[in-house]
Amino acid sequence: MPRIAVVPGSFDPVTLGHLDVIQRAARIFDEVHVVVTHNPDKHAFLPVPEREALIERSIEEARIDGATIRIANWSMGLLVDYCQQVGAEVLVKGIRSSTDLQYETPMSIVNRNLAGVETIFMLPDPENAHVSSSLVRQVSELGGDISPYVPRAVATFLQQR
Ligand code: COD
Repeated sequence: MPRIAVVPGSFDPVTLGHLDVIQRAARIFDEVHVVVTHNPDKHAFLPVPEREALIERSIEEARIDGATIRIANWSMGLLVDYCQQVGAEVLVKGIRSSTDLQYETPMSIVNRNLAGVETIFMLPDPENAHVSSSLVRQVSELGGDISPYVPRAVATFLQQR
């Protein structure tokens, strides 16, 4: 049986911090599903299909070895329903700060109670620990250089936008 993990997020847009977590998950699991979900607490910047396309290009660019990587989106309900649908037993999330941990801890317990899906928390590479999609959006909208924070495909896309 392949070991399948889901790396969920808004990925609005995907950053080098996200890519680091995806890369590291790919070294541990046979199959990694990068799943774009709708976060009702956040105002959307890019449409979901554009986010998926940027993830795909960024993963190609990074030449990630190891796992088969699939990109999907999920807005039909609980994230654990997606996990059950594809046979994933693990969610992988990045924890940059105590705020991330506070936000993620109750969700991880509820997801385990709902469906037996475990959550693995990964600490970011210190180089990317300060990177977030909201920072990228802000710098981009104010005309700054986002290339230190995002894959090349994202920098090119946002510069042309
Ligand atoms: N380094 C490492 N990790 C990072 C970095 C970085 N620089 N930046 C972001 N991350 C991590 C985040 O901590 C998060 O784990 C993930 O990457 C995605 O981040 P975002 O910002 O793209 O996405 P969020 O935070 O908007 O996504 C939140 C989820 C959609 C993952 C969350 O809301 C969720 O799990 N929803 C499921 C809904 C559900 O089923 N609820 C019911 C059960 S509680």
